Amino acid sequence: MLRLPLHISAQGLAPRRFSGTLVRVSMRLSLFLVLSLVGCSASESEKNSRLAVTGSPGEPVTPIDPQASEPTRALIGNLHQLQGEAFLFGHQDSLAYGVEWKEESGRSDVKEVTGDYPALYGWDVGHLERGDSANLDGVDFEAMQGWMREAYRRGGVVTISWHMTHPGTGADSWNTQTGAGALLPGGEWHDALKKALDRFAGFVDGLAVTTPEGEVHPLPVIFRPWHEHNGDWFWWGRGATAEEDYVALWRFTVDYLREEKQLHNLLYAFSPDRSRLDMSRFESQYLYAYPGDDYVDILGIDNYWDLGHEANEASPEQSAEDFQQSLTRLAKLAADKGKLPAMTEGGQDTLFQPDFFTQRLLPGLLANEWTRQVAYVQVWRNANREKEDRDHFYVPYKGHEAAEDFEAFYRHPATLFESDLPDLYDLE
Ligand code: BMA
Repeated sequence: MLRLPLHISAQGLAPRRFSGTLVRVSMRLSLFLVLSLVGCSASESEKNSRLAVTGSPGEPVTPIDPQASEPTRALIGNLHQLQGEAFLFGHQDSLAYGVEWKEESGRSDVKEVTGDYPALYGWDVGHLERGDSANLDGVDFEAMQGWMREAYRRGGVVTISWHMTHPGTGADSWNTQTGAGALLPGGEWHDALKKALDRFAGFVDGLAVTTPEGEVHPLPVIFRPWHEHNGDWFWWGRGATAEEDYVALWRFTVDYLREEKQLHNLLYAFSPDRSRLDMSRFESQYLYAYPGDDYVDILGIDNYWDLGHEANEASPEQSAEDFQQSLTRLAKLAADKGKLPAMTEGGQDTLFQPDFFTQRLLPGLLANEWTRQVAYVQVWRNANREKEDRDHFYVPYKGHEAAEDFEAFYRHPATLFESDLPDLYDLE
């Protein structure tokens, strides 16, 4: 085991669990750089020691909502503080089911392989708009709220996407016959959109938690509506919906939830899909239908494309280069705008590459000072094999051939899982 020259202040190491405050150490950046170079040989204790944070890189980042709640403000501020040091690892539906189990309290495929929960939990509220009791993948909404509260109490972060059926036609997200035009103010189905957003607001109101001081507040949520809109596979996407209609849809969503429904616990993530971003024109393509800096907190990217997507014919070398380029360009754009960059969704379906996590995902994230600005990385869900009768998973389950590599990824200093987190909801 390699010993590293650590520069720890008198305050010592950050504790494994929900620490209360961000512990500060000196030499934060140099520590991270040193640790980045040693790849996966860092031990558990070395991993812990790099959790401490010092200083604030650049300007403080504040939510677009001037009335954002204190914990929401703290979340974005603290994610910003961690930039350049480490990124949060997230997993969709992690607590609801795994490849070989479902509805068993306390389980998560991430935990079964690494011993720890993810730092960030993705959930999808598709079918909430229909008034259903479960989402499009069969996850019960009340149980989902419970898992969100549980994760928050342990110090984790919650993010929500929405594969919404068309509020006017009732067609699923992937039906591109009818776009978003008639959902906008003045449109035939505008009330149906409002009703869907009302249901969402009700769901978010149900996320109230009581603090140890007895205060009740809704837990902060990174909301990622209308994702992958630069692709042509969703009804709100390119083709079915005109660019200006998408911008109007996004802005209406934010304004309505913030002003009309008075939700002040949301951070908004914008997330184009990498497969439709031409590297030679990355910035202009990324900003297709961008709703504006006043409407976005997080500049995300959904990236399956560079990580082993079956339709991508690029060589492994080219894909690796494209992956790091996409993150570099994203992070530069985010820095210009004073926003946080994140890989909001992605991964390699079925993990056919057993060393995917340390040899493909991690090298891209650690490639340079820009890629290291990425605040979090979320991989998609581990579908239950029996229920869905197929293999569709993004983290290894116990016994899978990629499990060992995922453990090494877990131990790497740059990856934050739940028990690695400092208190993200308290701003010093
Ligand atoms: C997709 C797939 C689908 C699922 C949808 C929403 O990428 O995982 O099976 O229904 O996400 O979670």
